[in-house]
Amino acid sequence: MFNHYLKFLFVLLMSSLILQSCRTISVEEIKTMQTIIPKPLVAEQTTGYFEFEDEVPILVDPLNQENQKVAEYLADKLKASTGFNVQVLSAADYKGEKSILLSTLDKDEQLEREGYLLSITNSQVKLSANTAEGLFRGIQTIRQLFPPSIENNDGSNSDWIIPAGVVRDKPRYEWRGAMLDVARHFFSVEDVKKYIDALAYYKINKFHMHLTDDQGWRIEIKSWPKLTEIGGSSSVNNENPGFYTQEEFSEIVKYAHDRYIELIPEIDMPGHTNAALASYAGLNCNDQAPPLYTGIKVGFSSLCLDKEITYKFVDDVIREVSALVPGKYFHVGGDEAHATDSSKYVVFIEKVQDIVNKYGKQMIGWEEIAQSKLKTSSMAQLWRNKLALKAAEQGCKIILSPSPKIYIDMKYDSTTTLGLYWAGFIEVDKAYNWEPAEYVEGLNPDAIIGVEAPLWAETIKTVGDIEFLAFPRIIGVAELGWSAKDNRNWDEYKKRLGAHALRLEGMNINYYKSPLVDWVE
Ligand code: TNX
Repeated sequence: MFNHYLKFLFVLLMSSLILQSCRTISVEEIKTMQTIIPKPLVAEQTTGYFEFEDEVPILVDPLNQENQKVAEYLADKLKASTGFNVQVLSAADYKGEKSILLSTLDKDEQLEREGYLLSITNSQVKLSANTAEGLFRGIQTIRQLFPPSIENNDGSNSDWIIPAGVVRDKPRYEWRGAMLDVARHFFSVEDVKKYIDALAYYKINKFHMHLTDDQGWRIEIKSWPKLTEIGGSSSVNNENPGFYTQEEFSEIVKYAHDRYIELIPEIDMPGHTNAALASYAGLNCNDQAPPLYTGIKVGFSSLCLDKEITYKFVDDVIREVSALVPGKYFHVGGDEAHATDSSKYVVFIEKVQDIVNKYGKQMIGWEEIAQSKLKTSSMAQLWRNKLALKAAEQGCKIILSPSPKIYIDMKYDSTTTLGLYWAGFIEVDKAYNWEPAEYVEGLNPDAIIGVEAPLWAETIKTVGDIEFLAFPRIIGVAELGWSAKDNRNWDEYKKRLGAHALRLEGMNINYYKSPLVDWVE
């Protein structure tokens, strides 16, 4: 009897061992090749899969500093979620069978700066690109090819497999941006970093920070300290004021830079300046500092354009802020200057353009700046449609941020509590379903540098609020900017986006569960 029992146990043990080693994963089970966002130029799944295991290294070829940093970024992600030991090694030093290889050795001109080629077999994931930046974009695809639990960072168990196949990819537009208004409400360095991380996952490459407005001045200017002492002390309803020291701001710049995201600082002028005017009486034509402003009206404030001190102020601010960003651009706002004499406005913007250039940057402004004589290096950001053509006629590039489509501070529908609605309700399909090259009648598509989704902060106070309005609409904007026109289709996208539910949850992102999207539970 006892013998029988032992025999039974033995058979049970053996069969479970055999079952485990014969575990087959069918191609149908691994759908991640079909759910990459932004949709790649080409993604072909073949048979088989690559299984990532403990001690599988990330190889780098050549192992220079920049490539190594990108590899470490991937290694950190994989270590956190798998709990494996993941080493970054020079490809030349490794003779083992299995690896993830990141290489910038094989140049392929067609892939340009940000493109990449990913080939996955049972024994190797090979990611090639012309630059470390291309590798970084490709790594986001690798992350999305793993099961969603890769984003959990809680050691949750999974088969760390990615489907075999080939992905060949590059962006449609060089500008795929997100703007965050930190002036109406202030957001901490940590909150901003969390947003930047999520943007990087969807291959966004520009982060525009709207740093000053009527309600608050958020960046320390050492030569004008009262801007933050006084102007940084207010916000909408005085709910969460604050400002970044230059060191804190530099930390954000670096964080973005490490993710191949260029930070564009915006100092809004000559309107949207109440916080500055309240800080220094001398910037007002009547030498009287107005009170701080905590409402949400626009268009009532203006720097005094007749005073020399105003140009000293503008020069100092542009000089100090320019020195903090490695990027090429400086955004001067220029919108809704309803309290500024229009002929003076035109001259002011031209002077500001010279100052921006003097400090080595190219000027960007909201579309209103097109009334001035612009240099071809300057760019206008379309938000209402009217003036963009005028900037393009002057040879300037245009950033598309049409308010009825991608103002992600608009409510989704009448039941959304956060958000404004002056540009209409914007459901997830509306933000996705439009074609940048056809949006402005008469605008030469070659003048379009890309798309950017502004997130104004009149109604949002926490990082959860940022996420609720941004996600999932910003994901659609990322795809508008990256993916080829023929690769975009709402009916297919709403399923692909739905498959990202677990990823967004893994990243702890408070996204809006739009009823229009086929969310995977
Ligand atoms: C318009 S768009 C503004 C902002 C507001 C936003 C609210 C633009 C250039 N100016 O000052 O915050 O609407 O949606």
